[in-house]
Amino acid sequence: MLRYVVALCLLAPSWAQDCQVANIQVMQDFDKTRYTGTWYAVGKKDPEGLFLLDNILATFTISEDGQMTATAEGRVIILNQWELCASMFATFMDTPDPAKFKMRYWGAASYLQTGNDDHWVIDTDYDNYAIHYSCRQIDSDGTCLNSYSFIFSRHPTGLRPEDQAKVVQKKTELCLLGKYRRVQHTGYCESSQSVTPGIILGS
Ligand code: RTL
Repeated sequence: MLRYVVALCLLAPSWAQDCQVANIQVMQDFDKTRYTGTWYAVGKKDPEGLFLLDNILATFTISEDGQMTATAEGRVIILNQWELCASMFATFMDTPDPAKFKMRYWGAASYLQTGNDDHWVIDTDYDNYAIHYSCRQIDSDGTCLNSYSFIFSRHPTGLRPEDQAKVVQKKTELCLLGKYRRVQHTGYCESSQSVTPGIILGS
């Protein structure tokens, strides 16, 4: 019996890290009500192509019909030179797994990206940190070809030291350890230039 337990314990981590999208563990009994409010992105792993650069924050709400919705903002560069603060909106469709959503998103301006992405909550304590993951394209071997992921904090200053080990563990399970970049918060999206191309204002 003990031999089986030891074998299982040895196998468990490698099984969790086989990089198969279908085997990714998400937050158990996710409670979207406790997830509402503002989250600051403190780390991110980019997908292919255009993406939010920095000063990224997301605010989640539950609408009257119980559906989760969100607004997000972040600095982007479009058409190779236009720097602006993108104001984004999203609605989330529930799925049988409470931590897995189908997200439809669009921008406040027509030239901003629109799309449909998976939106998975991998782990959160609701009050301090959250780990998000989205795979845009699954490879023929079941691993992810094009993913993005955010490390969110309730605190704009970053993660609490006591949450860091948990985040490293989850990044490892997602097979994305070493692929994240820190997200700067400089106040860029707090000024009045939101949605107005910086090049016009000369900023
Ligand atoms: C996250 C959760 C909260 C709501 C939304 C999200 C994703 C936003 C994305 C925006 C991309 C914008 C670009 C604009 C340039 O045209 C996951 C933060 C909407 C992916 C690339």
